Amino acid sequence: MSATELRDAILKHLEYSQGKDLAHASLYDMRMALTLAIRDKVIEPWFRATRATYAAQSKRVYYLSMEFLIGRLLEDAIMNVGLTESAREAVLGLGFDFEAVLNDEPDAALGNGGLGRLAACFLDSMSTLGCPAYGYGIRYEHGLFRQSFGPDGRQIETAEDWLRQSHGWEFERPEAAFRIGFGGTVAESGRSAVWTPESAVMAKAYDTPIVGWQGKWANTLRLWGAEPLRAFDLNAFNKGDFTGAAAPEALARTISRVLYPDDTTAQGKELRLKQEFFFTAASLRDILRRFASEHSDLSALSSRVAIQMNDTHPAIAGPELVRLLHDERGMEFDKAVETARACLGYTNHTLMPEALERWPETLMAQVLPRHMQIIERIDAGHARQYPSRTVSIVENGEVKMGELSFIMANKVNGVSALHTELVKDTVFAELHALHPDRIVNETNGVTPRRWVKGANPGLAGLITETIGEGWEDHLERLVELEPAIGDQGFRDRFAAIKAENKVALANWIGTEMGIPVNPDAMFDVQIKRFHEYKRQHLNILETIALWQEIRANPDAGWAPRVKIFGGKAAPGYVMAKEIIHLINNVARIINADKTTRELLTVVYPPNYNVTMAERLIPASDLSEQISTAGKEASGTGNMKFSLNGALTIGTLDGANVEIRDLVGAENFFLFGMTADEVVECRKTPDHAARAIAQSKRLKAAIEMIESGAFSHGDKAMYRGVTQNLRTHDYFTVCADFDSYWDAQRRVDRAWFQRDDWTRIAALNTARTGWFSSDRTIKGYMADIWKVAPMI
Ligand code: BZD
Repeated sequence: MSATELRDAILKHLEYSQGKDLAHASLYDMRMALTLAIRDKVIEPWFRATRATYAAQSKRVYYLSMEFLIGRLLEDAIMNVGLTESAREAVLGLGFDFEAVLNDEPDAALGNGGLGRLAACFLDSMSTLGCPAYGYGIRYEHGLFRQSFGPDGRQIETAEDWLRQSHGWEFERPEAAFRIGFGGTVAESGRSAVWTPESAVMAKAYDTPIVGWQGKWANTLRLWGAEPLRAFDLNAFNKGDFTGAAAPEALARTISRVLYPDDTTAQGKELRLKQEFFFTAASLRDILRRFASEHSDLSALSSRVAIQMNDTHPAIAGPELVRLLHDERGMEFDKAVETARACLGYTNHTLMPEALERWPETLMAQVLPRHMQIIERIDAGHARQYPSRTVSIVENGEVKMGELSFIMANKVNGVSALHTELVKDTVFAELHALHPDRIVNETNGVTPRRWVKGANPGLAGLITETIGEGWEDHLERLVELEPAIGDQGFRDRFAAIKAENKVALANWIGTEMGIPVNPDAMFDVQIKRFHEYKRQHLNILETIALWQEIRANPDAGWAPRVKIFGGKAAPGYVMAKEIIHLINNVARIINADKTTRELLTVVYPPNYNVTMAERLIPASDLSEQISTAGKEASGTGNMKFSLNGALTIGTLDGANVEIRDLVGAENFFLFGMTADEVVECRKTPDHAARAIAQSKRLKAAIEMIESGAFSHGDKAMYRGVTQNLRTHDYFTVCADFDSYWDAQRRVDRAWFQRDDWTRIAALNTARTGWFSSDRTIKGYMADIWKVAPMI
């Protein structure tokens, strides 16, 4: 499509879809018209893919995820259909700034962090690879909250409103709607049971086409919105029960209203369970409907259907599928369990006990009475089959969704090599012994279309010039860059691209935050959700110590640094919010110190999201991956940084291990205890006190916080953080501090060998092509889903 043709298509949509002529078109009108013109281009591969899948009666993949952190779609879609240049020219020709039009799109934050972003990268890769697939999730009215900082530096959460303007990508499907019930009673009926829910809502489908690289294939992201059942309303109303009549409407409205940022309250819990059942049940009904339109023999279900549960959030899929097969379609119970298991896969994303979902049995029985019975029957069946087992799904009055998912899945996967081994050895040790072939590893990946080509066009251009076209969907080809890294000319270009990205970021920080940053300084970046295990407080403690040392010894050859933080804390996570507050106040004090101004700046732009990540990552020199070993399942930001030529300072945790193996130990700033050593360390009750006593820098940094230096003299302000460090320090910040400090000084020394730094940065890019999510999805397709690509 030429720029002129696209221009005509945009004008047509301006006129007929937006009802505007060019002279009166707003930025929003232009963005919508461009979106619709591009969407038109996506329809053709979308239909083609659907027809080809039907024609081949291919097995389909159903990726069930509570979260899809897709961010903006327009730029990505334009790139995938190969219209970037035409679109730029057409929009410019119509008198609009192309970047401004792209920036007008809301960032769809229908996820919290890595888990949701992984689902979005997987959608991209499944479409790129021609894997017939549907993403199923919830169309939250409000995605992850918007973060701002109060004048005192505390996090403030406000509702995010991505649907305020009409959503240009989606198609509403009123015909694809299912009634989803809750509560009520179960009556025995012969060998099965009849569940009569007490209340119900409608799940209505909204479809977004997801086009793959070069527009060869497109899949569907189907998100469910909750709506009230009108007929039910009227009945209650006519009986004079007005409150009762309003109840389903209220329930319906709350179910798809907000994405859960945490689940710390009991009331919140019930809603979350309902959300989980709501989207899982609607998706399963849709899957069975589609299957029934092509096949009649339900025992063949697993040859046509692969359902992936993204964490335990859709774990109710096991019992619900059994219920649909047994209660509603008459399949014998054990066969229904076998059939369901043959369809289901489960991805584990965490080992942390507090993050493993458990539901009170009473709550489960109240919200999903029939499912509770089925879960008990599955549990009993498993116990009969494995009499030696001691774990069970229902224990101490709780339903353990991890165990349920494991038992109901034919494959269980971890998300990095280390994590998968820990899954085998810890959370699921006993189940693994009973089912030794069930756990497999699928190391995470990221889409190179968005995270290299889209986010870093300069680097993408250099890659294409050096190794030719076609690396975008064969990222392993980045190794072909390696010979060029020996050339001074290549290294200079590589360095110049990084420098340009840094100038752009410095300008943005200047405009957005009013903080001048030196683009020649090292950009040292930690962006991720705030959590104690991710240890942003280790980073800020080192920052305080560094500031003190620079003040004491200004001429000791410090590498000038800009420390950049980004990320949100769950609104109920008090400690994480205190760390955010501390970082903002440390930034305030350090940035005001004229004596260290040239050497150290701390910036923390609010409301970190996918779009901000696209801006920060290509401009980063140093990637902070400093979690307590054994706690970060994989990480995916770590991969994005490496691909974009940042060096990593990190622990042996998650996929850091694999990054280090690939880029070479000599090109990675390793520090800290191993996962085993952390476990050992915790056995010494006063490990933190000992570490503080041994480290004068750590001691001084903690004391400085306690002196009120960052809290207008208020000595108690950060007691939550400092007391925890001094006493409990479960995440071993203190024990790892000196090792981290030393690694940072190695970073300083490396920074002064600038050409060598650039060489290592380029090696990071050249050697991390393996982290393409295409490789990950190929793994899932071969090992778990048993689906062949259609292109
Ligand atoms: O999943 C993350 C892990 O912490 C990362 O290590 C890993 O790389 C990614 C992808 O595998 N987990 C999450 O992001 N988890 C959540 O966001 C979440 C959301 C709701 C409830 C519980 C966890």
